[in-house]
Amino acid sequence: MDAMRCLFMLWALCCLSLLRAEDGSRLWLRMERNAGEADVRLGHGTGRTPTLDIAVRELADYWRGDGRVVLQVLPEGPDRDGFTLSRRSDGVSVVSASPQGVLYGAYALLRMQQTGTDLHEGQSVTEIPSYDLRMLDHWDNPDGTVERGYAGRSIWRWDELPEQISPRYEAYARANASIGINAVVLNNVNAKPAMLSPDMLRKVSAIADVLRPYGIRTFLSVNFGSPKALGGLPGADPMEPEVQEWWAAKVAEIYRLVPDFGGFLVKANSEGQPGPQDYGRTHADGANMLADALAPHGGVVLWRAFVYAASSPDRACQAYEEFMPLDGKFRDNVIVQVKNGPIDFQPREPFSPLFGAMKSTQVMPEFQITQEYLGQSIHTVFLAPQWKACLDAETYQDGGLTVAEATQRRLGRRSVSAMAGVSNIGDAEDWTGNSLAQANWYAFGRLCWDTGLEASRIADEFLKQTFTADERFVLPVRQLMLRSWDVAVSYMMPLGLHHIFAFGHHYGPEPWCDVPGSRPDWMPAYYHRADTAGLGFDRSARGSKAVMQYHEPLSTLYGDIRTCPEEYLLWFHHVPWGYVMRNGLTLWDNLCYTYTRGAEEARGFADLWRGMRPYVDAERHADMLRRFERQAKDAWWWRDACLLYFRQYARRDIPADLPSPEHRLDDLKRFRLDIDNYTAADMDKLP
Ligand code: BDP
Repeated sequence: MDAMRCLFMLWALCCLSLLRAEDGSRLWLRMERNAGEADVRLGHGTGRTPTLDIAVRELADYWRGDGRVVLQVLPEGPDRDGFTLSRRSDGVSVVSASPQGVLYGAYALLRMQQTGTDLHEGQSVTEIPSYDLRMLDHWDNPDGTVERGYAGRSIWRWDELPEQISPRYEAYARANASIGINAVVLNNVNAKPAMLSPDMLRKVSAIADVLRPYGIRTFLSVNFGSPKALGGLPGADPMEPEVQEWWAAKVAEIYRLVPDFGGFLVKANSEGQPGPQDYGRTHADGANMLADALAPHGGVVLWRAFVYAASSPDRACQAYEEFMPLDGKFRDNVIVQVKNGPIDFQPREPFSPLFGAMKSTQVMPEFQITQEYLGQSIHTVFLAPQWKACLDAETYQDGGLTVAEATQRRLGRRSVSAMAGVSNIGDAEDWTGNSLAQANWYAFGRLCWDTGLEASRIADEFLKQTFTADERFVLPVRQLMLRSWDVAVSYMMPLGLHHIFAFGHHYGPEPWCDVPGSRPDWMPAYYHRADTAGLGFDRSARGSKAVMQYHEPLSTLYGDIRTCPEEYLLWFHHVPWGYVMRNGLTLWDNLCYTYTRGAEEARGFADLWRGMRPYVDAERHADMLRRFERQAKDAWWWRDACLLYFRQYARRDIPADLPSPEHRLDDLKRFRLDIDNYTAADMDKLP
């Protein structure tokens, strides 16, 4: 009996340690090693490179298919990082014009193996990525904190670098390469001048050395005032020769340390950051000065269009107003980086009109992978549908171009196309602080690679690789993921509402927020404009005229309350509470039903996940369940807060067939979240 008990204990311990291995750290790369049987080799005439060595190693370790795999770099193979995979009777070949392309081909083969979509004999596929630069932007600070980061501290251990190289850097590079990401901005757009100090640059160079073999180029965010703040010059006027010389010398110093350095990301004259306007110059003057310094080395400038001044009557109009007059004035190695919507990564925004408007400037979309405005690392919100809505949106430029098409064109000799996402990565064991949030990192890479991929396919691939291919898990959880964005929008900000978050941390609802002395455009009332007449921001031709920044027919479509898509109704219109919407219900009733449906569906997510217990390791299942339960509670918090608050203006009752609020408005108003970034540990502090 005792022996039996011992055996049982041993078995239980083994199981436990196996379960413990499922801490999410392996991301979607949970392939099992083969038994050493894979025959992988470089093709005739293809010499070894560090990148090809990785491709060979990955396949040698994990490929379980029949026959040999031949990797070949051929000048006539697909270029721009593309590849062709072909299956013949004796095996598979991976061909590309570059080692990077071969590496992407190798990861594609492994993905097919993991998702059960292997090539059959005689079949070949060629893939060419949608964008040249497929870029992650880290908002990581030199002190190890991460702006809007919800997965722990920065993965970059600046204090240990360059002497110590954390093994996480290579794991990070590998994960990125496996989904096609080839560019990384290491630091926050709110950049510290010290980032360009010789000391920091040596650290940057050590990271770049780890990323390089994986085909990833390193970029830095720079502070436009660096010549003054770091270089000791009297100013940073881009027209001053000494400023230009300072940048040229700094750029040369960087390229000595990082020969394949990618370039600079710049947030200028935005939210207090210095910029060319401080010296009476334009964004183009500033961007071009940096572009000229980078051009001899092959670098590019990513110049952000995220600008708004407190004095503007409509923040949504500003990027267009500042940048459109400069269309065509940027050097061809400048890309204007535009957030997906005209305001700021809100739960749902129409696409930024700049995508359709700028015809002679290389423009790139910027998405937010980190969920600053979507429940941070607690709520599950799969973002591929949000990004697809932007990329697939028709801008009507020149008769017809989607956002994806408009941004994938290359306009000049040195132009490159690009797409960026603000990373959700930190030093958390599972990288993103929530196992399902890994799906957003994954989806971002996959969409940069192919904007035509469907969100459902991406979710499917992710779940099969990251959890299990068991359909009893994949089908319901994929459905949950595909619903999750719409559900979150419904319980947070439906029908075009936006920016009614709690001040500062942006986690919970605070439509009443009014911080004395603060900028009006940082207050929710600026956006929701609730009064006894109605709700929403009038951006029609009678209002702020933001609709006129879109090409026809959109301008008319959005501008007319009767044709405006209802998901953007309160974005573009101030709508009477009694306005009858397409389903025959008033605006107020629609708000009540939509908030409630969102909250009920969020509760359904928790129930669904509870039922997934047999298919997920205990650790990830329990951790996610806590988050789903918190999300469900938050959804009711959002619903109650917004309905109770808006009811004061609507002066109508919540329809009798809907549940009464669980909270009282006064209690919710008194409740203060005193933390900056939520983690699972804070979950119980919420109402
Ligand atoms: C806002 C964030 C802020 C960022 C800013 C930006 O709240 O932390 O610095 O965007 O993108 O959404 O520059």
